[in-house]
Amino acid sequence: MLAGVEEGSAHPLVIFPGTGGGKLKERSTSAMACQALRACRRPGRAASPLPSCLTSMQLRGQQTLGSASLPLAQHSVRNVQALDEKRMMEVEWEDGGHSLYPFTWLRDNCQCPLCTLDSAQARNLLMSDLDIHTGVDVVEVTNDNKVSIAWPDQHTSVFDAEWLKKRCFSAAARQALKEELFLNERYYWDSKLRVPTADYQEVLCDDKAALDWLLALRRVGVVHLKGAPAEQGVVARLAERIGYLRLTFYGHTWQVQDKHMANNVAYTSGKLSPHTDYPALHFAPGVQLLHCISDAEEGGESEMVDGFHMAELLQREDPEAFGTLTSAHVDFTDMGIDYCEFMLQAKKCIIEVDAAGRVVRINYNNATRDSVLDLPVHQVQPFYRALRAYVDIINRGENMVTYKMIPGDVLTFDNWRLLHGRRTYRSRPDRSRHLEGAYMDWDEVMSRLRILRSSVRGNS
Ligand code: OGA
Ligand code: NM2
Ligand code: ZN
Ligand code: ZN
Repeated sequence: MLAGVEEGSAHPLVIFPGTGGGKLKERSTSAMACQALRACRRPGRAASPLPSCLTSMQLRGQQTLGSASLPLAQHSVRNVQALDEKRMMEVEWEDGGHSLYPFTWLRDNCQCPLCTLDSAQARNLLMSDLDIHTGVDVVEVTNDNKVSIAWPDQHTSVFDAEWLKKRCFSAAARQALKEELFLNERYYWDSKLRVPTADYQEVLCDDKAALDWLLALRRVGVVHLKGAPAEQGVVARLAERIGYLRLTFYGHTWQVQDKHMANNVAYTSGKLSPHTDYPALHFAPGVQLLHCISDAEEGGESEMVDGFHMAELLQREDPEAFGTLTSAHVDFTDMGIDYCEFMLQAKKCIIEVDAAGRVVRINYNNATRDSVLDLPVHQVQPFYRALRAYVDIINRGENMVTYKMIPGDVLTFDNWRLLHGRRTYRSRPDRSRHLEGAYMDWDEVMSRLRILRSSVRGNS
């Protein structure tokens, strides 16, 4: 059995066992690759709540329920009644549970062919035609265990029990559905992470392998693909497997090489300190693919840090600095000529949080941080102090994973979460170091993940 990244599994990783910087064997056949795709538990030991390789990680997320998957059990309706005072319908389920559904919401979501365009699974009903104060005439359970509602305007709606159950408004049900749709649970890590690994050919050909790849990408933030050909076109092929790639001013895909008159510090042989790509775009690319075509003779190792985990450490160690980096809008800039001429400006908080204060994005590239700094003068020094505190945590050896890519490796990672860097390098005399990169966005990746999940579920 392939113990990979399974939905709701306690073992979220796909790895080559024992690859903590050790030597990796090339595995080309699919059987070998399958064998290599194992969760990182030690043989003969009972499954622990988290894989052994994740001992240093903490589980973070918005969900309280153990499993990301909703139960597939059939739910049947015992009874329904209209609560006219509250303008809600109450469903009593066979298991004794109750759910409330507002009349307005039910009318708005009528599934009949007049109200819903079936071929698009989209609402046909116009907001201007919705009576947001509607009552109901009759609610009843049909013979085939559906819920039927007769509306005062002669319209009738019929709702499937399972459809209603999934859309229950209770906090627990909404939380479960949110997790099912967005998979916001994250595994936080540090230098002890054994980076999830999968086989390039396998993720192209096998849906389960592709699903495992994307699940680990979502939850851990980084997956190494191994065994790709050492030639251009690999990142485009991977993007095609998912949907489409994200065009930027650096092109559909871009070549990371030491270039004359480089239009970006990445296109030199110098060190790149841990950064996220493209904070100069207000909507930074969500996912990055970096394929090694030719490695350096010396140096050029990749460095990776879990930016969300580091933000959490900062919040704990230095709440004032965390407050500054989550509130100060920093200018980023990028100008030059590549795919075409560009002159970008953006304002971002280096640590971006949502309305509930949860970290949702890291925006930081020291190279493109603008000299324009839109802060009152007395806030300038506190800003530098805060940024330095965050960078010092990022640069701690205990937090950083270092890895030297070899030709055929593809690093795939969450560019909203990870900071990545590269050490200075010297190319081979006959062949300069060459990576090909591409961006994707999370919407497209999550879309493919949901499709793969339903097809893998359906086939098993
Ligand atoms: C980049 C980058 C990493 C590397 O091009 O933005 O981070 O190893 N490159 O060259
Ligand atoms: N490259 C690698 O923020 C950045 O400038 C990231 C982008 C040049 C496409 C580098
Ligand atoms: Zn209708
Ligand atoms: Zn980069």
